[in-house]
Amino acid sequence: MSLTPLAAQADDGDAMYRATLTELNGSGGSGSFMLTVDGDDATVEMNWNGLAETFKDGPFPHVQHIHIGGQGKCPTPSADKNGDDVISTPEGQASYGGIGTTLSVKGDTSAKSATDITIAPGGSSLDYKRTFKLNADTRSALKDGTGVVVVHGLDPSTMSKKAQKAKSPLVSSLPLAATAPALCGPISAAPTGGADTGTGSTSGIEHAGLFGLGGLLIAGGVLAGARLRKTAKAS
Ligand SMILES: [Cu+2]
Repeated sequence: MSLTPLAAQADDGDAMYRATLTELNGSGGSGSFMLTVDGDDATVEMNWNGLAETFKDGPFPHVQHIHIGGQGKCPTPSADKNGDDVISTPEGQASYGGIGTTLSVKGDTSAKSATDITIAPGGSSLDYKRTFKLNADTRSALKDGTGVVVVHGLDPSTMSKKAQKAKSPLVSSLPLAATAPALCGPISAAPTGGADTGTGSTSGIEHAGLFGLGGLLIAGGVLAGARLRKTAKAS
């Protein structure tokens, strides 16, 4: 039918992704993640709870990232190579890859800020929404299904004695607990429009909305054009 070309056009470059966050290293936490791509921008909405609450009398920092370039999976217990009963961030890397995007609460979202705990969310739970420019590497990982959300920061009391004393392999000034992964979720593409209701009617309404918006844009363009011509005549 005639709406098909329009639908194809509207979907170009835009996409929606989801992940369910489940515990790693017995953190006891859980959560959910949604990412919407709109042109160059990504909007991430995520929430989680049940993670370590305090660290040295302050909120426990939980650095969080979209990992890319691995197998698009969360590690299994066999990833613990040194036998301290904790899968450290590097030990999990074969499964989830390196860092593509830092899901900070403010400022930089690149891999450079991966361990900057001053812009990481803190405390036992998070209700997060942020829009930022999506970098090309993360974008292509999302497309090929190798993006994985990882939230870091373990409650030391849930770790083995050996692991409690260990330093972070990423930041030597921090304990292993601070950077070890606590939540993990492989990201998969979610169908946009109408997916939630499972009926065709929703997408029909969306198309009507697009038509409406297009109409407004055309009207705006015509008005702007008229004004330009007027200005040109006046000068
Ligand atoms: Cu990470």
